[in-house]
Amino acid sequence: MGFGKNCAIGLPLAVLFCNAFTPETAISAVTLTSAIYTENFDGLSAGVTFPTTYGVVTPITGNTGWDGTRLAGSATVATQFRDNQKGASGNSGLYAFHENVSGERALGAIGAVQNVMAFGVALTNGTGQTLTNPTIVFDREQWRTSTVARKTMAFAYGTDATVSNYLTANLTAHSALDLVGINPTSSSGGQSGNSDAMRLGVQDSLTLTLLPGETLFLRWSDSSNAGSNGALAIDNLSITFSALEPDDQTSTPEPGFVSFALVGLLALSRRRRMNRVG
Ligand SMILES: [Ca+2]
Ligand SMILES: [Ca+2]
Repeated sequence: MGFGKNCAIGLPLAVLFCNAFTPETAISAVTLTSAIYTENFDGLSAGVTFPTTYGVVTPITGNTGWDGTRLAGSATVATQFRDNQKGASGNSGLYAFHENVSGERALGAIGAVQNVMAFGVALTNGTGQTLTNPTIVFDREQWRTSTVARKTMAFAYGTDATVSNYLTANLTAHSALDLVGINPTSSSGGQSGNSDAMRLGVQDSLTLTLLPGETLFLRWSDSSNAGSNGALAIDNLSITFSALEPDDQTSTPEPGFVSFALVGLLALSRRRRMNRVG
């Protein structure tokens, strides 16, 4: 159990009070050692419990740096991170979706009135370089169809190092990286999210600067729709930053600029000589 940000440390009674009313926020983060991060989610394993208390950050086993939480919902019992083969289960929660018992996995959610869920990743810049403007590429996989409404998981991001719970923080929305499902169908049912019909490539770039030691937070949050809720997942993720060496961050003239400046100085010197002659 961690201390709340506003708790007084050193006063036993105050510590007890704060621990009793502050949800645990144990964010796990990936430390980037290069300008490229990839994740195929095939190491996901079921069994993590998400308590009914809203906003408790829970690391998702099998994927370092990835967390999940329960944003809202009417359920009175905890929900678990579970396997979901071919979208057979329509119960709300976070899931490792897959075709077969072993092997390939994707990270996804089914949001409903019982459990509205979010998942995300924290990436800490450990490269020693300044990282900028990441291009984010992934597959949106749909493992259950929805009825009535098209299913969407909203994407948001932030780089505020003071965020204690990025899964519930007021990050910046960027809809081009939302997970957007197919049109609703007349009945809900499990699908193969790896099939061409259920998989969609998504790509876009963010405009940001991530200094050494700073953390980038990415979050996808679900909601509850009218009718049966669909299941959306993310897979085959790659994030590619532009990297600036520390020396590159001071303005070093390009060779072309140096040549241009030399030509200008020579012309000025020649004109002064001609003026003196004339
Ligand atoms: Ca996968
Ligand atoms: Ca997949």
